[in-house]
Amino acid sequence: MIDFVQKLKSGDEVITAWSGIPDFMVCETLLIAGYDTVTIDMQHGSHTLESTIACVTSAKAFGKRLVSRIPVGDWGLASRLLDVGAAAIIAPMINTVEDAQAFAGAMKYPPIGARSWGPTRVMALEEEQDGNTFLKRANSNTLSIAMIETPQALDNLDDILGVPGIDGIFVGPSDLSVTFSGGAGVAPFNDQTMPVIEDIAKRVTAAGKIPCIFINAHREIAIARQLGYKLMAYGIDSNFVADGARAFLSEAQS
Ligand code: 3PY
Ligand code: MG
Repeated sequence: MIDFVQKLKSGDEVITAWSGIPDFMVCETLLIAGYDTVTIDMQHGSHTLESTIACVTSAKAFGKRLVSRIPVGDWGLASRLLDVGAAAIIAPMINTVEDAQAFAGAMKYPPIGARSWGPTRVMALEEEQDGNTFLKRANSNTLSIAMIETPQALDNLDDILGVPGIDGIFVGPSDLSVTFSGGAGVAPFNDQTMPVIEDIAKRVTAAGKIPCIFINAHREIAIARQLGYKLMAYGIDSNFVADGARAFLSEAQS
Protein backbone atom coordinates (compact mmCIF):
# COMPACT_ATOMS: atom_id res chain seq x y z
CA MET A 1 0.00 0.00 0.00
CA ILE A 2 1.43 3.41 -0.95
CA ASP A 3 1.52 5.88 1.92
CA PHE A 4 -0.38 9.15 1.34
CA VAL A 5 2.79 11.21 1.93
CA GLN A 6 4.57 9.31 -0.86
CA LYS A 7 1.53 9.75 -3.12
CA LEU A 8 1.53 13.52 -2.58
CA LYS A 9 5.28 13.72 -3.11
CA SER A 10 4.86 11.86 -6.41
CA GLY A 11 2.27 14.41 -7.54
CA ASP A 12 -0.73 12.11 -7.03
CA GLU A 13 -4.06 13.19 -5.59
CA VAL A 14 -5.14 12.23 -2.08
CA ILE A 15 -8.60 12.69 -0.57
CA THR A 16 -8.60 12.94 3.22
CA ALA A 17 -11.62 12.51 5.46
CA TRP A 18 -11.99 15.04 8.28
CA SER A 19 -12.52 13.93 11.87
CA GLY A 20 -13.80 15.92 14.81
CA ILE A 21 -15.34 13.03 16.75
CA PRO A 22 -12.68 12.00 19.28
CA ASP A 23 -13.01 8.25 18.90
CA PHE A 24 -10.58 5.94 17.13
CA MET A 25 -13.38 3.65 15.94
CA VAL A 26 -14.86 6.46 13.87
CA CYS A 27 -11.45 7.19 12.32
CA GLU A 28 -10.91 3.48 11.70
CA THR A 29 -14.29 3.21 9.96
CA LEU A 30 -13.26 5.99 7.54
CA LEU A 31 -10.00 4.19 6.72
CA ILE A 32 -11.84 0.89 6.20
CA ALA A 33 -14.26 2.74 3.88
CA GLY A 34 -11.22 3.49 1.67
CA TYR A 35 -9.84 6.93 2.53
CA ASP A 36 -6.03 7.02 2.20
CA THR A 37 -5.86 9.11 5.35
CA VAL A 38 -7.94 11.00 7.90
CA THR A 39 -7.28 14.51 9.24
CA ILE A 40 -7.67 14.63 13.02
CA ASP A 41 -8.85 18.15 13.85
CA MET A 42 -7.56 19.66 17.08
CA GLN A 43 -8.35 23.24 16.00
CA HIS A 44 -12.13 23.12 15.70
CA GLY A 45 -12.79 19.39 16.22
CA SER A 46 -13.09 17.73 19.64
CA HIS A 47 -9.92 15.65 19.36
CA THR A 48 -7.39 15.58 22.19
CA LEU A 49 -3.83 14.29 22.30
CA GLU A 50 -5.16 11.02 23.76
CA SER A 51 -7.78 10.52 21.05
CA THR A 52 -5.18 11.35 18.38
CA ILE A 53 -2.78 8.76 19.82
CA ALA A 54 -5.58 6.16 19.70
CA CYS A 55 -6.45 7.07 16.07
CA VAL A 56 -2.82 6.99 14.90
CA THR A 57 -2.23 3.66 16.63
CA SER A 58 -5.34 2.01 15.18
CA ALA A 59 -4.52 3.39 11.69
CA LYS A 60 -1.26 1.44 11.84
CA ALA A 61 -3.26 -1.82 11.75
CA PHE A 62 -4.50 -0.74 8.30
CA GLY A 63 -1.06 0.31 7.09
CA LYS A 64 -2.08 3.98 7.07
CA ARG A 65 -0.79 7.21 8.63
CA LEU A 66 -2.79 10.29 9.57
CA VAL A 67 -2.83 14.07 9.31
CA SER A 68 -3.46 16.31 12.32
CA ARG A 69 -4.54 19.95 12.43
CA ILE A 70 -3.18 21.88 15.42
CA PRO A 71 -4.78 24.92 17.11
CA VAL A 72 -3.48 28.35 15.97
CA GLY A 73 0.18 28.88 16.90
CA ASP A 74 0.58 25.66 18.89
CA TRP A 75 4.05 24.75 17.58
CA GLY A 76 4.95 22.56 20.57
CA LEU A 77 1.93 20.39 19.84
CA ALA A 78 3.04 20.03 16.21
CA SER A 79 6.31 18.36 17.35
CA ARG A 80 4.47 16.27 19.88
CA LEU A 81 2.00 14.96 17.32
CA LEU A 82 4.89 13.93 15.06
CA ASP A 83 6.47 12.17 18.02
CA VAL A 84 3.31 10.09 18.55
CA GLY A 85 3.08 9.17 14.87
CA ALA A 86 1.17 11.80 12.87
CA ALA A 87 2.62 11.98 9.35
CA ALA A 88 1.50 15.48 8.38
CA ILE A 89 0.51 18.56 10.34
CA ILE A 90 -1.78 21.31 9.09
CA ALA A 91 -1.19 24.65 10.86
CA PRO A 92 -4.06 27.17 10.60
CA MET A 93 -3.74 30.94 10.14
CA ILE A 94 -0.13 31.11 8.93
CA ASN A 95 -0.12 34.83 8.15
CA THR A 96 3.53 35.82 8.14
CA VAL A 97 6.94 34.46 7.27
CA GLU A 98 7.68 34.37 11.02
CA ASP A 99 4.64 32.09 11.59
CA ALA A 100 5.89 29.81 8.80
CA GLN A 101 9.44 29.73 10.21
CA ALA A 102 8.19 28.87 13.72
CA PHE A 103 5.97 26.11 12.33
CA ALA A 104 8.68 24.61 10.09
CA GLY A 105 11.18 24.91 12.94
CA ALA A 106 9.01 22.73 15.17
CA MET A 107 8.40 20.20 12.38
CA LYS A 108 11.89 19.52 10.99
CA TYR A 109 15.11 18.34 12.56
CA PRO A 110 18.32 20.31 11.86
CA PRO A 111 19.63 21.50 9.51
CA ILE A 112 16.16 22.57 8.27
CA GLY A 113 14.53 23.25 11.64
CA ALA A 114 14.96 22.81 15.38
CA ARG A 115 12.66 19.86 16.19
CA SER A 116 13.73 18.34 19.49
CA TRP A 117 14.73 14.67 19.58
CA GLY A 118 12.36 12.17 21.25
CA PRO A 119 10.54 10.04 18.64
CA THR A 120 10.10 6.97 20.89
CA ARG A 121 6.48 6.28 19.98
CA VAL A 122 6.72 6.98 16.26
CA MET A 123 9.83 4.78 15.99
CA ALA A 124 7.86 1.95 17.66
CA LEU A 125 4.98 2.45 15.19
CA GLU A 126 7.45 2.45 12.29
CA GLU A 127 9.19 -0.64 13.75
CA GLU A 128 12.47 1.27 13.53
CA GLN A 129 15.07 0.65 16.22
CA ASP A 130 17.92 2.69 14.82
CA GLY A 131 17.74 6.39 15.68
CA ASN A 132 20.12 7.44 12.91
CA THR A 133 18.10 5.62 10.25
CA PHE A 134 14.93 7.30 11.56
CA LEU A 135 16.65 10.72 11.68
CA LYS A 136 17.84 10.42 8.07
CA ARG A 137 14.35 10.01 6.70
CA ALA A 138 12.25 11.94 9.28
CA ASN A 139 12.26 15.34 7.55
CA SER A 140 11.19 13.95 4.19
CA ASN A 141 8.75 11.42 5.66
CA THR A 142 6.54 14.11 7.25
CA LEU A 143 4.71 17.09 5.78
CA SER A 144 4.37 20.64 7.16
CA ILE A 145 1.26 22.18 5.63
CA ALA A 146 0.59 25.89 6.25
CA MET A 147 -2.97 27.26 6.01
CA ILE A 148 -3.61 30.45 4.04
CA GLU A 149 -6.85 32.03 5.25
CA THR A 150 -6.45 35.82 5.28
CA PRO A 151 -5.53 38.75 2.99
CA GLN A 152 -2.33 39.19 5.03
CA ALA A 153 -1.34 35.57 4.38
CA LEU A 154 -2.00 36.02 0.66
CA ASP A 155 0.21 39.13 0.60
CA ASN A 156 2.99 37.09 2.25
CA LEU A 157 2.46 33.88 0.26
CA ASP A 158 5.68 34.02 -1.79
CA ASP A 159 7.78 34.56 1.34
CA ILE A 160 5.92 31.78 3.18
CA LEU A 161 6.55 29.46 0.20
CA GLY A 162 10.25 30.29 0.44
CA VAL A 163 10.57 29.01 4.01
CA PRO A 164 12.60 25.76 4.08
CA GLY A 165 10.56 22.98 5.66
CA ILE A 166 7.16 24.17 4.44
CA ASP A 167 5.98 21.32 2.20
CA GLY A 168 2.49 22.43 1.26
CA ILE A 169 -0.14 25.15 1.49
CA PHE A 170 -3.70 24.39 2.59
CA VAL A 171 -6.48 26.79 1.59
CA GLY A 172 -9.23 27.35 4.16
CA PRO A 173 -12.01 28.67 1.91
CA SER A 174 -14.43 29.40 4.76
CA ASP A 175 -12.02 31.62 6.67
CA LEU A 176 -10.90 33.16 3.38
CA SER A 177 -14.51 34.16 2.67
CA VAL A 178 -14.92 35.59 6.18
CA THR A 179 -11.66 37.55 6.17
CA PHE A 180 -11.88 38.80 2.57
CA SER A 181 -15.45 40.04 3.15
CA GLY A 182 -14.47 41.73 6.42
CA GLY A 183 -16.85 39.43 8.31
CA ALA A 184 -19.84 40.05 6.03
CA GLY A 185 -20.47 36.34 5.53
CA VAL A 186 -19.13 32.82 5.19
CA ALA A 187 -19.41 31.38 1.68
CA PRO A 188 -16.49 29.21 0.51
CA PHE A 189 -15.82 29.24 -3.26
CA ASN A 190 -17.69 32.53 -3.81
CA ASP A 191 -16.93 35.24 -6.39
CA GLN A 192 -14.51 36.97 -4.03
CA THR A 193 -12.56 33.84 -2.97
CA MET A 194 -12.43 32.02 -6.34
CA PRO A 195 -9.69 34.24 -7.86
CA VAL A 196 -7.71 33.83 -4.63
CA ILE A 197 -8.14 30.04 -4.69
CA GLU A 198 -6.91 30.02 -8.33
CA ASP A 199 -3.98 32.31 -7.62
CA ILE A 200 -2.83 30.22 -4.63
CA ALA A 201 -2.94 26.98 -6.68
CA LYS A 202 -0.75 28.55 -9.39
CA ARG A 203 1.83 30.02 -7.02
CA VAL A 204 2.09 26.92 -4.82
CA THR A 205 2.49 24.62 -7.84
CA ALA A 206 5.09 26.94 -9.39
CA ALA A 207 7.06 26.85 -6.13
CA GLY A 208 7.12 23.02 -6.26
CA LYS A 209 5.03 22.67 -3.07
CA ILE A 210 1.81 20.70 -2.53
CA PRO A 211 -1.47 22.60 -3.05
CA CYS A 212 -4.14 21.45 -0.56
CA ILE A 213 -7.71 22.61 0.08
CA PHE A 214 -10.83 22.02 2.16
CA ILE A 215 -13.89 21.08 0.10
CA ASN A 216 -17.37 21.79 1.46
CA ALA A 217 -19.56 20.79 -1.50
CA HIS A 218 -19.30 18.07 -4.13
CA ARG A 219 -19.22 20.50 -7.09
CA GLU A 220 -16.06 22.10 -5.66
CA ILE A 221 -14.04 18.88 -6.11
CA ALA A 222 -13.93 19.17 -9.92
CA ILE A 223 -13.01 22.87 -9.68
CA ALA A 224 -10.18 22.24 -7.21
CA ARG A 225 -8.90 19.25 -9.20
CA GLN A 226 -8.83 21.27 -12.40
CA LEU A 227 -6.85 24.00 -10.60
CA GLY A 228 -4.25 21.38 -9.57
CA TYR A 229 -5.04 20.88 -5.88
CA LYS A 230 -3.57 17.53 -4.76
CA LEU A 231 -4.65 17.05 -1.14
CA MET A 232 -8.39 17.60 -0.86
CA ALA A 233 -10.31 17.26 2.40
CA TYR A 234 -13.80 16.05 1.64
CA GLY A 235 -16.19 14.42 4.12
CA ILE A 236 -16.60 15.23 7.83
CA ASP A 237 -17.35 12.42 10.29
CA SER A 238 -20.09 14.25 12.20
CA ASN A 239 -21.85 15.06 8.89
CA PHE A 240 -21.72 11.39 7.91
CA VAL A 241 -23.50 10.45 11.14
CA ALA A 242 -26.02 13.30 10.91
CA ASP A 243 -26.79 12.69 7.21
CA GLY A 244 -27.17 8.95 7.77
CA ALA A 245 -29.40 9.50 10.79
CA ARG A 246 -31.65 11.90 8.90
CA ALA A 247 -31.89 9.54 5.92
CA PHE A 248 -32.75 6.51 8.06
CA LEU A 249 -35.26 8.42 10.18
CA SER A 250 -36.98 9.83 7.14
CA GLU A 251 -37.15 6.33 5.56
CA ALA A 252 -38.69 4.96 8.74
CA GLN A 253 -41.24 7.74 8.80
CA SER A 254 -42.26 7.57 5.14
C1 3PY B 1 -11.57 26.95 6.45
O1 3PY B 1 -12.19 26.74 5.39
O2 3PY B 1 -11.39 28.05 6.95
C2 3PY B 1 -11.00 25.83 7.14
O3 3PY B 1 -10.27 26.02 8.09
C3 3PY B 1 -11.33 24.45 6.68
O4 3PY B 1 -11.25 23.54 7.71
MG1 MG C 1 -10.16 27.98 8.82
